[in-house]
Amino acid sequence: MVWRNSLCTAIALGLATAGTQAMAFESQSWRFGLEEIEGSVQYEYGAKFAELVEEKTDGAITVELFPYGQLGGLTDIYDAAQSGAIQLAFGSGFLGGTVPESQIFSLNFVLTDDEWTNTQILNSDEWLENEDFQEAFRDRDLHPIAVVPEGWQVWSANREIRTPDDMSGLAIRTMDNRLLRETYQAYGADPITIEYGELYSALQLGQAEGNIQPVFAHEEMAFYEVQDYLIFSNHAQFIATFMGNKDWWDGLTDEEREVIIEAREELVEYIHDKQQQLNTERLETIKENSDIEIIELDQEQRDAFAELAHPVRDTFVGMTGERGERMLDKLLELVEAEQE
Ligand code: 6CS
Repeated sequence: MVWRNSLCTAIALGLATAGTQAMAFESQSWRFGLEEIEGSVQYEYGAKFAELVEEKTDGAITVELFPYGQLGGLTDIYDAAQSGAIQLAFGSGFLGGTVPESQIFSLNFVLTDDEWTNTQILNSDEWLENEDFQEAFRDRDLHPIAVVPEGWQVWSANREIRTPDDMSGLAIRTMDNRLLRETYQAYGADPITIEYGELYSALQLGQAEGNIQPVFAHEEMAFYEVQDYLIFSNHAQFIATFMGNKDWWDGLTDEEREVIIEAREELVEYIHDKQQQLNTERLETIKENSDIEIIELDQEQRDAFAELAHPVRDTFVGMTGERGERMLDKLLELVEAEQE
């Protein structure tokens, strides 16, 4: 446990909170790698997490945020979390190469049409503590702590899209995971993978003709400036996993772990409200600053995409085997229970 050796060994007395009453905590700092820049949903999550941890440990434990770009590219963040160079990280679409089962969050038309319901499903004990979900990460030296939906994925393109035919041959950029590539191939597109930080110029130069992001990201990364249409299809939410290094997690004291669990629980509603606020406000900014055209798909149009996306569930199972199959069955069971 390399990080512990470098810790200041001062002991601070944590003030009373519900589960971590008058607890002594070793002074330490946790490094938290973000896949997004300052002002993003992940940054807001990290900032609030840091505040809660500091408060619950009376300042003994601090959390240092590393926004996107500071640790290199996206996979560099996951490598750092796996090696223990950082203790905490977010992982989303690009994590598919490291934790193939995490691509379950890239499946289209699987969760409900209600964001809050999905947030609750994904943060229920039945999902978070599910052995298959846990082991999928832990087998790769990571420990999943929470699941964070960041808003609906919204397509952008330089052409109108209402049907799969409209997507035919579109060089749409996806995050680096096979499941997303297969999904967009099923829609008839010609997906291309590009690092997040290189995407603006790829869109500008026409190397990529379409993009998939929650609204806040279309705005803060300025992608909307080089696209003509924003298409709301509610095909999936952008979902990230908040995770820790496995050995670090296992080496925490019960009290330290309790601090994280309390913070994670307090953050569920906080970040849901925050992402909705950011996504709503930033859509207004986009409308004010551009003449981008907004298209909203109706149910019939969505159904045409959903039908093509359905067989990709088998692709997920093919890629992840029995564990992936059990995870998908579990998720569908939780979704179905909410829809009854
Ligand atoms: O598209 C991407 O690569 C990135 N988009 C967001 C909204 N968060 C992180 C992710 O890697």
